[in-house]
Amino acid sequence: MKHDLLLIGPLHAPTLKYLEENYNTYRYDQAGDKDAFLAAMAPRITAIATQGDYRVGEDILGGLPRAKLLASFGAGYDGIDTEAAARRGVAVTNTPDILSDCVADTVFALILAVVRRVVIYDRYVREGRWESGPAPLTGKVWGEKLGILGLGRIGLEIAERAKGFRMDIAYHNRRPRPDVPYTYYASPVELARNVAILVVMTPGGDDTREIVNRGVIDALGPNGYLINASRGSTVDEAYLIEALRDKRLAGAGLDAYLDSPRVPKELIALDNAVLLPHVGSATKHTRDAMGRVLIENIAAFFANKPLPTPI
Ligand code: 8YV
Repeated sequence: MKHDLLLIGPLHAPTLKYLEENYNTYRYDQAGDKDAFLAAMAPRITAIATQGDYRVGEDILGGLPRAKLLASFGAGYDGIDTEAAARRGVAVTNTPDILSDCVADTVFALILAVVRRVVIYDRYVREGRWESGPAPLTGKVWGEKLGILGLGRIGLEIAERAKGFRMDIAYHNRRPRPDVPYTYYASPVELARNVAILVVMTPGGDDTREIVNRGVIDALGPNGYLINASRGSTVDEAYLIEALRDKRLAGAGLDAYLDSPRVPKELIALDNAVLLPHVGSATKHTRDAMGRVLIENIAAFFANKPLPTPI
């Protein structure tokens, strides 16, 4: 007998295929009349599969009173109203850890691309400008001061890679970590003031909204670089654009925006920014592994076993 599973939206294709083959799946995003859909689903749905950026709030959870599992694809879960879930006794799971290495690789791709102007240089060759003279010189990465704002599981992997570049590593968290040798700064501004490259790696949501504000961007200054592979909400995007345009910040490497997948045209016009389409974890290896963790959580739930990765 197949169990019933409600899907909030599409998922990584192989994961979706597996779920469709092994469960009776129902798609919330494809329902025309959401209220009628939830009313029809309410008696049978005990488990929901979603993705961290899909909005799941009181309206959906309230309409599915028998739901006890919300299994989410992705490490971040800022789309989920976790308080509503807790109030209703709905366990939430995510897919942490397995993506840390690929996201850290992406952060280094951004650091190198921005500081060493890889994208600009590529254009320089393609547009035939090299024949008219050598390309302009750039800043450097090795040995520079690297600040990690949000030293969690992904932040630690970024630090591991930074050691290979003999960088001087500092960080800010709400509290210093007792288990790392890196320099701690008590505020994001202090961290920004003391580093050349600042990587934002905090979760999204209200607690970190615009944690990179004017003060932090000004503290990084005209020789500083900002890398954001977390969520667009963590950065004052309008001020970042101004600072990049006026060269009050040397450059930015971004994998997250306020209104993804829409990217402000002012940002697109700037050649001191490298822009990625939210691909931090987007390797086949890692997305497949994330899908497996999602599936393991759903299987454990229906087998009445402990959930592998509750938040
Ligand atoms: C995913 C991410 O792209 O895990 C996260 O928090 O941002 C990325 O790995 C995202 O979850 C959507 O699949």
